[in-house]
Amino acid sequence: MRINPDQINEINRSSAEVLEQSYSQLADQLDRKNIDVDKLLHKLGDFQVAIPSWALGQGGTRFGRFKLGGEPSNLIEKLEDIGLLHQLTQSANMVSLHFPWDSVLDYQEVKAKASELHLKFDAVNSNTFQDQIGQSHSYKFGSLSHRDKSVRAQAIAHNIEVIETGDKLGSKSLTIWLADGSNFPAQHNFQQALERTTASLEHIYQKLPEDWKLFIEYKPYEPNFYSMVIQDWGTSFMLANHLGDKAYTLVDLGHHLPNTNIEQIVATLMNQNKLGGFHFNDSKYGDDDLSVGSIKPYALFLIFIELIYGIENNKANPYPAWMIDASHNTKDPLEDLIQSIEAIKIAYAKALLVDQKALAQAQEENDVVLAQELIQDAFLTDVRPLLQKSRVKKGGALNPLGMYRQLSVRQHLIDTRGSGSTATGL
Ligand SMILES: [Mn+2]
Repeated sequence: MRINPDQINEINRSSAEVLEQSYSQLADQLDRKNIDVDKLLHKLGDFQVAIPSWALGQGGTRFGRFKLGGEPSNLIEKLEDIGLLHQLTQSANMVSLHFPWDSVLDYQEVKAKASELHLKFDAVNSNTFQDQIGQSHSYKFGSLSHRDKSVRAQAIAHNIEVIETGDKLGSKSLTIWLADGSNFPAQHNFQQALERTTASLEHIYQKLPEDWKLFIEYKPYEPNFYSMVIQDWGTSFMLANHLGDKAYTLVDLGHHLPNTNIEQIVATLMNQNKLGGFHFNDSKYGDDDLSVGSIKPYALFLIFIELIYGIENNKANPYPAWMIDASHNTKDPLEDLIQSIEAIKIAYAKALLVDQKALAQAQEENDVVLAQELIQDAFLTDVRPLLQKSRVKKGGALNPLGMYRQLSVRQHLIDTRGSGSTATGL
């Protein structure tokens, strides 16, 4: 399904007057603070976040998965869904694939479809946390860290195959989230598991094309509940440093224990030029994979302040690869992704409003109160008219969620794909 651009413009027109009013009010307010509004609009318009191919079906838990209807049942349909998201939001022009879930026979067809929808391929993701049909060795007791050399060899070969597939599609990075770990004390020799993992990563790194990056994701627990081989940013950072210039740490917001100061982790990694990838979601208790900004929007804003500072000041740190990594157990995934994209851009826009010069001055003078006032003034500004304006300028929807509902997109997808179609993934 594609939405006719005329239809988008027509629906936008019905709210154009309201937008002009709220926008000019906000623009005046920002003008008075000497904020360059045009520059803000450009930055917001340029911001793009990758959508993972596994986020387009109904999410589930280990207890079950409820039916949604109209889910994309193949990679082409997944691209079409992301194309829809991009049409509405103008902020989702990248897709992150996952193998073997997204394996197909004809990658030329996939490439052609993506270019028709103005989509690019971001990081490719390997999967050694599940056994696949026909696989010789099981990952039950690990993959890259496994005691048995032949299991490690199989996991290494899979990662290399993912790089080769990504290369065919124009992807430039591989994300490894290693699920290896142990469920019970004494199950693992920690040091040996780490050494085997390091050696396995070296093999994969050697096969990385010159212009590629390797992102190493970390997570404190789950699926293993006693220990994870790459449990935290320090372990990931150590491995990335060991491997070389093309290896980076990937921060996933949900992969921290409650109340971890993620903004400080971001600052530390960017200071060391090692923050490569960034996965958005939100959480209340653990890796809940809730919609971005639904629980802790202020924490997200604080993280964005550090990201923006790093982008401006740590020039040797690559521009981070943004991706939404959330699940949607009871929501329409496309609606959830629209909400998440909006929340990310709201946090980004608010962080851009922070008067960096005044903040540096307040910090210099130990004016704790003023420093807090400066960031809270930005946080409490309603930036939504800016987002709307930048979207409409690019041909997107003034109100993406409203338009999605007004056009009955899900019903249309159910009518064409059926109520029983299921997306691959978790
Ligand atoms: Mn992730």
